[in-house]
Amino acid sequence: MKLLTVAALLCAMMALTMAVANSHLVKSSKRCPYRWTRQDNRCFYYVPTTMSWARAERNCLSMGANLASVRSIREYQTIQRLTAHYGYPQTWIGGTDAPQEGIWLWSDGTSFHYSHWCRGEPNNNHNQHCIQMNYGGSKCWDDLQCDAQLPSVCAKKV
Ligand SMILES: [Ca+2]
Ligand SMILES: [Ca+2]
Repeated sequence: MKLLTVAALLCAMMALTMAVANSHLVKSSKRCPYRWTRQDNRCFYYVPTTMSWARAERNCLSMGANLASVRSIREYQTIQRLTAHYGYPQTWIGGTDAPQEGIWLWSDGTSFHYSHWCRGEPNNNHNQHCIQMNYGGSKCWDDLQCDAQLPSVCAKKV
């Protein structure tokens, strides 16, 4: 009986040790892919090839990502740094009000709290439903026609 108890204890300890080892493994595998940039629990990637907003989103999806949503000024600055090497071009991020005018959504399904609109934007000028960043002198956000051809930034969870 005592032997059984000891055996059971040993088994329990081994299980615990393995669980710890496994959780360590999971943790160490949570890295960003090569050439993606980490910020908090997400990885960001700049796509210099220009395309429409929808094609850019589909391109991100093919890498297990979405067009980037932005939740704070800090995240926006991180994303802007990715575009610095290219001279801060106007670039797609994941915001759209295509389903309903004036209701802004992120393509990754997260709620739209933070925004960095330029003065007078969004103005929906001739039906603009997609968000470009790095617009104008203040490199802020503007709503633009979704079929414009721009580079883009993808993001995915670690
Ligand atoms: Ca619009
Ligand atoms: Ca606009």
